[in-house]
Formats: sequence, C-alpha cells, structure tokens
Amino acid sequence: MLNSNRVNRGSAGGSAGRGGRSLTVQRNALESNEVIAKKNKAIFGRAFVMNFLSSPGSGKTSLLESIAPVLKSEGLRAAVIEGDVETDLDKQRIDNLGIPAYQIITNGTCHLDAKMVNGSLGNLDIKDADVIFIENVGNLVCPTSFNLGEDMKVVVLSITEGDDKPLKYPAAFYKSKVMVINKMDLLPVLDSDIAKIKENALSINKDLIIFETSCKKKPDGGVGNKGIEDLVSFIKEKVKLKAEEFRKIGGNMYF
Ligand SMILES: Nc1nc2c(ncn2[C@@H]2O[C@H](COP(=O)(O)OP(=O)(O)O)[C@@H](O)[C@H]2O)c(=O)[nH]1
Ligand SMILES: [Mg+2]
Repeated sequence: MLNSNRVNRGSAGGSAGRGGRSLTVQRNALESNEVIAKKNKAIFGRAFVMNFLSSPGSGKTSLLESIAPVLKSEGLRAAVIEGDVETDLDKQRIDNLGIPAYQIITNGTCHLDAKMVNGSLGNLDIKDADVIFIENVGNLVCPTSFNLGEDMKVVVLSITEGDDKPLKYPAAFYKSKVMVINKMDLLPVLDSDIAKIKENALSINKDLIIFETSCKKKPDGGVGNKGIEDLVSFIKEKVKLKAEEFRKIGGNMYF
C-alpha cells in the first residue's frame, strides 16, 4: 500500500557520474559521523540519551519543560542539548527550569550531527547526568540520517499535523523507538484520527512505543496528565536499565 503512494522523482544527482560522486561523499560523511557518534556514546557514559525529532512546533521543548522538572523533583539529573538553526530561545526555556543546557546553533543546517554534539559536550556538565535530552532541529527528514550516539530516537507528532505524516516521513518513524502523540488536549476541536495516526505509524514500525501527551498547562501551572506521567515512568525505567548495564560492563563497553 505504501508503494502505491510513492512518487518516483528519479535521481537527485543529475548525470549518473555526478550522482555517483555525491553518493560517495554522503557515504563518507555518514561513516565519519558514525565514528564520532561512538565517541559520544562513550562520553555519555551511564546517562540515558534521547534524541527528539519532530516538525517545528510539535512540542519538543514543551515536552522537555513538562518532563525534566518532574525527573528533577525525583532526584534524577537531566541535561539538555538544544539544536536550532538560528536562536537560543529553546535553551532559555530550559535555563528557566534550572536544568543544565547547551545550545547548538547550526547556522541553517537542517539537522544535528555527531560532531556538533561532540563539540557541545565540553561545554555542558554531564558528568553526573542520569538522562540527556537532545532536541534536534525541527524537521522530519534530515535528522533521521545522523546517529548522535543516543540510546533512542523519539519522534513527536502533534495531532494538528495530520494522520498521514508517518507515511510521508517514514524514516523518522522507522528509526525511532518511541512516538509521542502530542497536543491531545486539542482533540475536541480537531478532526484528528488518533487511531489512524497509530495505524500508519505502526505500519512503518510495528515496535513503536506510543505515548499520548498534552503539555498544556493547567490553571495551577502543572502539566500532569497520564501521557506525561507514563512517559516519565518509561524514562525512569530506561535510566535505571542503562545505569545497570553500564555498571555490569564496568563502563568499558563503548570504548
Ligand atoms: N495546546 C497545546 N499546545 C502545545 C502543546 N505542546 C506544545 N504546545 C504549543 O505549541 C507551540 C510549539 O511548542 P514547542 O514546544 O516550542 O515546539 P517545538 O518547536 O517542537 O519545540 C507552543 O506555542 C506551545 O505552547 C500541547 O500539548 N497542547
Ligand atoms: Mg523547540
């Protein structure tokens, strides 16, 4: 069914020769990215690392604002690496939570790569971090190609975006372990078909773990809802498992 929706746009490389050269350059870039990603993984150590992907505005930063303070209140240490093409506005939001954050400004590049993240690690105190969140640049295409050394990619899709997006941007859903369906509070005023979003996403990746969240603040300022609570529990469990695994192998596995 998926193939019938695909449009064949031919080679992006022009002539076969130029296309071949460009593919070689791309492959080399991805191979050297893998080498640095492995180094990042070693530096991350026992911290559990989540790489958040989504379209701009799906709620990546809002999710971090909802989750990180809860983790902090439960004694877990979080750190955030922000990726943005132009500004440090998202870092400012994380700073307001009193959580260590570093902003990578890509100057127009549409994704984070392992080298950019590696460069950030000397500027962010992650020595005692239990969990590190990476907010990637907002789009569902380029960030999917780059391993940053994370433990998992998390794709965020807000219900305003349409149930066809998993089919249109399959790599983001195929490469992620978790999908967060955000802005669930808007359901009463939208025609979003949550069952269809899930069906489409699971047709791309049958193992996706799905959370339904709302980051909308309550009158008391809190954002507690079952989706956020479930996501926090999931992260806590992963933090625990990663630390155990790290202890078991004496911290040497990734070197
Ligand atoms: N109603 C509603 N608005 C949300 C929710 N999550 C985020 N937003 C709003 O969506 C906009 C974009 O959110 P942001 O976290 O900056 O998205 P990002 O670009 O993915 O980091 C902001 O105005 C948020 O307040 C949600 O769950 N419900
Ligand atoms: Mg953001």
